[in-house]
Amino acid sequence: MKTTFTAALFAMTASAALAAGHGMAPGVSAEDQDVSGGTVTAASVIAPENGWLVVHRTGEDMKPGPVVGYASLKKGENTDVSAILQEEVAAGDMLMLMIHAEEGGMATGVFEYTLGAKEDGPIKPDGNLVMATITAQ
Ligand SMILES: [Cu+2]
Repeated sequence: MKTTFTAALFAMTASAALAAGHGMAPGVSAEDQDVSGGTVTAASVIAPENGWLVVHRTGEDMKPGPVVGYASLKKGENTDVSAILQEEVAAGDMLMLMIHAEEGGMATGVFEYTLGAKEDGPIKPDGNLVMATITAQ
């Protein structure tokens, strides 16, 4: 037990040091949650640039579907990022919280993305979307 604990602690410390020393890796951290209050919240989002946290519907296929909310992100670490849901999301529905950029489009600071558009599109730092999928409780 002691060895396991020490190893876990070391891993945590190492990743924290890596994050501090080399610029934090983009990521979204969010848990399954009750969204009956009309919002969805990501506990933490690390954004490489100012942009948007976009809430897509998704399903078992894990493909991003229609956008049902968004919130602005600042470059760096954002905590407790909440987006107001634009339509009702029922318990059991799956949502994908994805980092989008503030690039392209006509205006800065205005969310211009619609599904499949280039304006304010998703970031893909290593060719992959940066997102977390949750299930509404
Ligand atoms: Cu997206």
